[in-house]
Amino acid sequence: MLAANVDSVVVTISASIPLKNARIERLLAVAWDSGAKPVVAVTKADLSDDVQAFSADVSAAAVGVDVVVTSATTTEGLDALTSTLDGTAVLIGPSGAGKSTLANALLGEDILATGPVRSADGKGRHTTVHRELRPMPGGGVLIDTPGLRALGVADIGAALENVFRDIDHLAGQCSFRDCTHRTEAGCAVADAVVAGRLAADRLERYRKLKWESDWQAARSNVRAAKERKRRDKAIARDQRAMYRFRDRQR
Ligand SMILES: Nc1nc2c(ncn2[C@@H]2O[C@H](COP(=O)(O)OP(=O)(O)OP(=O)(O)O)[C@@H](O)[C@H]2O)c(=O)[nH]1
Ligand SMILES: [Mg+2]
Ligand SMILES: [Zn+2]
Repeated sequence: MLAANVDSVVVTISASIPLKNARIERLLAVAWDSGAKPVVAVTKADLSDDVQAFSADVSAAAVGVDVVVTSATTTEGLDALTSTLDGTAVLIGPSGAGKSTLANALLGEDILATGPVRSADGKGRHTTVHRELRPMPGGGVLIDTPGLRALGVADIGAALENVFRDIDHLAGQCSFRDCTHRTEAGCAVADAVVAGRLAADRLERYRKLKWESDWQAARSNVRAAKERKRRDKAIARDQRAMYRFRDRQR
């Protein structure tokens, strides 16, 4: 889904609209799945009443990932963000999150088009329509992308272990290796929920993403099996034709 050969993925989340944990988790799943290092940029810090609280909520959903608070308007956090990037970095996030504005700020030049957001809900209008690649002043390359619409996930089993490493770590402590974390005895995940160390809704979102990922994996397996069968048939047909030809030569 993401450009190949990317070193960093900057997941942009606007501080000016209410946080959606599921959105961050999905974006991070896509980021981890690309093999690049994710970093979260909270954007539009200047528009938030309590950006510290917002950023703490973001961190809770972005376990093990650096969260940098930025504002293109005040330039807050731009240097900190730049220092986390290396090589080729790509900006992803919903339309209106401020990716192009942030990119311009990082590039030190207003070269990428930006557009207003709807006042009702802060959603953007898909201003950026093509991927844009620009060299950064301090080295490396920055890629601006169109805002992601509904974000389905592909087969991203491995990436989910990164996104939900807190749950993955707990799961390693369950009594049963194939624990489903529902009703089993000695379930460290369920225990953590009861003890308030893991939010029940985060576990639910993990289940949902895992289900989607497994379903996509199964679907592509079915597709691969069909493809194999078709190829095998074609080979068998060619072989029969070849034998017929050889038999006629005799
Ligand atoms: N106050 C404030 N506004 C910002 C900031 N960053 C972006 N904006 C505004 O947010 C709106 C959307 O910014 P864009 O950069 O176009 O958003 P985008 O993520 O590139 O959107 P798409 O290209 O549609 O995906 C614009 O009106 C920007 O001026 C910021 O740091 N502070
Ligand atoms: Mg844009
Ligand atoms: Zn368990």
